Amino acid sequence: MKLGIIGLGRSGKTTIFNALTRRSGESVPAGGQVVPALGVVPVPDPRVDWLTGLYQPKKTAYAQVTYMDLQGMAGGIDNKQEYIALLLNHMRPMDAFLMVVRNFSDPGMDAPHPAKDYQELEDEFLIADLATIEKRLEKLEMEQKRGKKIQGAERELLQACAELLNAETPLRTRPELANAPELRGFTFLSSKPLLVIVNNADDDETLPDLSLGSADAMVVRGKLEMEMAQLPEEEAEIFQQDFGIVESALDRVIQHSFSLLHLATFFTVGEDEVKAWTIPRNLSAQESAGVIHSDIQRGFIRAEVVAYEDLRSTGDYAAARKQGLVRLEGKTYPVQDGDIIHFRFNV
Ligand SMILES: Nc1nc2c(ncn2[C@@H]2O[C@H](COP(=O)(O)OP(=O)(O)OP(=O)(O)O)[C@@H](O)[C@H]2O)c(=O)[nH]1
Ligand SMILES: [Mg+2]
Repeated sequence: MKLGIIGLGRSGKTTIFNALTRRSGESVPAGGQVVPALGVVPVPDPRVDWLTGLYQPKKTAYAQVTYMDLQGMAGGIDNKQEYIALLLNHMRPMDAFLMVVRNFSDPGMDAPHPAKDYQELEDEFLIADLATIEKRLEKLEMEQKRGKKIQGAERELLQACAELLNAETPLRTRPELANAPELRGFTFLSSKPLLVIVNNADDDETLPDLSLGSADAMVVRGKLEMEMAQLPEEEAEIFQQDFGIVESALDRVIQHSFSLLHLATFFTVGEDEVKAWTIPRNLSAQESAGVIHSDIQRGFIRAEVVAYEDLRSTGDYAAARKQGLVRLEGKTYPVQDGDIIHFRFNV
């Protein structure tokens, strides 16, 4: 699962990317990167921590998200159209976006105006999606003129999307429309989940009013977080005390970005490994087995399932079983977030 970090030039994208991936800042060139940098980050999950305490495994594996530090959008570039087109191509394969907006003063830049910056970027999404739709509608029209019959509801669905976009409404407000099977081939930018990261100055923790509508927002003090992320643990604690920081915002950003993706997590447990697996919500037990290994999917017999909350409240597996909370489920059982599963299979 990939999240693209986007924003205007010098909004602090690379700073926040470095903080999230706990990377040192030195190696990153200023002025954006030509080749976008990738960083894989474990998703903090107290359930995995608790299971690790219970099983004392040799290895623990958290769910992961991948962040990509993309170049800045617009801001005094000569051939803006071409640049944006190139950037949009990097953005299309992303599953969701973190949009960084500047809310700190920077010498040589205007005073910060986060609400305006957010709107400017959102407008780029709307314009790009409208252009995609208009091109497709024109093509359909031409085909119809040449006598080809238009199949299905594609045209009506596209027109409904265009109507929303013309009213300056991002497609993410209507996921059932943007994700209709007839529109599967399109990668609309305004339909992807969006988390706005307001990048505040070091001494400011307030979230400005952005009039967001369909996106979520969080405040992060990017520079502070990056500096803190690069310190050894002990020093980071002193740093936190000095700045009166109760907790780092990074864990919340990572958890929030993961939840944007509408995924579910199930766990496998044992003495060797406690591991979080990531699946689309309600994936069947048999398909979920395939995430671990195709053999387990092929030879699937049953899934032995206990909900995390049930294991937690009973204390351990034997107790949960005694109380009848360990269930045997078949192939089509929709796996729930927090299920702990032992797959029985035969190959
Ligand atoms: N005061 C303050 N400065 C910051 C903060 N975040 C970033 N900066 C500074 O702003 C400048 C730009 O930061 P970058 O992280 O490179 O911004 P960017 O969005 O990656 O910039 P481009 O890749 O060039 O578009 C740097 O000088 C940072 O040190 C912050 O939270 N507070
Ligand atoms: Mg950068």
